[in-house]
Amino acid sequence: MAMLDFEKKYRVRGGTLLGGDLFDFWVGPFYVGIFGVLTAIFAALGTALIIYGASQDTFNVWQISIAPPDLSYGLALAPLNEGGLWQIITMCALGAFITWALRQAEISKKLGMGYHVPVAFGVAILAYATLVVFRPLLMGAWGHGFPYGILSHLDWVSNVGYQFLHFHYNPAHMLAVTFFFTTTLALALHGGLILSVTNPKKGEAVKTAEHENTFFRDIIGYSIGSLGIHRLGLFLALNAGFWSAVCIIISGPFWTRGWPEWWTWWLNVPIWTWGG
Ligand code: UQ1
Repeated sequence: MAMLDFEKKYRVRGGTLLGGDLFDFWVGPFYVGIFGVLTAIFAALGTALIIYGASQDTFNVWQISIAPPDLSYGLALAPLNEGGLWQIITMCALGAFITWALRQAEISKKLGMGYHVPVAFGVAILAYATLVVFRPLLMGAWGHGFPYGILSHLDWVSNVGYQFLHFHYNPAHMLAVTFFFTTTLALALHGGLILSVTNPKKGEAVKTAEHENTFFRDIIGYSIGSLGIHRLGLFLALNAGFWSAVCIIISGPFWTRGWPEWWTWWLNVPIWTWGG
């Protein structure tokens, strides 16, 4: 199999980002690496702490919630049972996410590939860090982070939304939602197009990129191309995450009133009063 030749060439030591030969080996299909070990440690510790936190309260999966400290603790460390657990779990989560991104970067480097995957993953990490680190820092209390629980985090989103009366009037939220929907549209078109061309009925020939291009030229007069659609997909998805982070970081630190009120600038544009 071609894959085996490929692996012989690339499954060799060297080209790590950190630690030289330390952990530079595979276990079964998995590359280990120093970042693999670190991810496993952070993830195991974080998970154990969530289970410990639950054991103090409930093991009902819907009701488990690890809450951040009360606002009165500000940016200080809190006792374990009063939000300290949330603070350590947050550090474990960020540690696991960041070392996972570095593991992606290390594998990309060993393979001589681009760093698109770790950069994309980094935008998701940025969105999470915005919620539990950057915004709480700007607001002056870790208590502004969201609780780690299935229902409790939904309540948090709802409550923060209503604090701004109607979150859908947040212009960055509008952009984020639009990018999320456009991402699904692009992926549905792309997935549908590729399957329709490369997965024909039994006995029929697989078609090529020319058919893909022609389909879109015939229907809308334009084809973005087989490389271009992936550039567009990455652009749309990264923007969805980025504007999500923007929409929440501006809510509180930079705008404290209801979001509908933000739009008064539009009503105050002088074109409405010109000539009279
Ligand atoms: C497209 O034009 C294209 O190029 C051939 C693809 O590549 C395989 C696609 O997957 C899609 C969805 C399109 C259509 C997209 C636009 C923006 C015209």
